[in-house]
Amino acid sequence: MNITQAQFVKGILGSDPALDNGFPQVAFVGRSNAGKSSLINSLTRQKSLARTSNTPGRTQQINLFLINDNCYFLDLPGYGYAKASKNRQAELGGLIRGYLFVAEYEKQKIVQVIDAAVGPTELDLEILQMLEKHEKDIIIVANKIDKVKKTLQKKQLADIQETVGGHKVVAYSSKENIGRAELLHEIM
Ligand SMILES: Nc1nc2c(ncn2[C@@H]2O[C@H](COP(=O)(O)OP(=O)(O)O)[C@@H](O)[C@H]2O)c(=O)[nH]1
Ligand SMILES: [Mg+2]
Repeated sequence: MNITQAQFVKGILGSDPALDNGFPQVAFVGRSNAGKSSLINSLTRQKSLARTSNTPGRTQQINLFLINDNCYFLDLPGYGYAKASKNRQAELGGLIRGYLFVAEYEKQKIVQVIDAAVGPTELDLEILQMLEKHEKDIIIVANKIDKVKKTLQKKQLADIQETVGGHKVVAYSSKENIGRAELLHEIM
């Protein structure tokens, strides 16, 4: 399915009444700077719907977007931003966990965004394990595939696939819109 309409609804802190209307939800999670906001912009073909930044750790709340008037995208704060204060990290961690592991939504998909050039980090794998434990519907996006040399892409993707197990892995470039149709097919 394609995206014909996308709009920012509001920033939320964990659960929110807006989420209780039964609309399907697609939540984008990943390390700070993995490219979650860029990915949402690429999928919706809007340059600055989700704010992107060269400075990691900028998303301080869950940004809620309404897609085609019948579905939500959620841009979650990035995890693992080392420069944030301990308090701030705990607070953001609570926000992420509150949405992912406390609230329960029937129609929910989780897109875990990793940096294709870096591969899944320890923290990515820890979060993935928690998502699995909660039996989430998980899709892995290997973003920034444009940063991996063409000749190495196949091997890098195979390595990522092996590390994350049986989950669907979609190679993506938010910069070059590579993987867009495939990912849309998976999530909508
Ligand atoms: N080369 C390349 N850079 C990207 C891609 N996606 C995001 N970036 C860059 O990575 C940085 C972080 O992106 P952002 O979307 O703000 O990450 P977030 O913190 O996960 O939301 C920005 O400088 C983006 O321009 C991609 O597919 N390819
Ligand atoms: Mg962001």
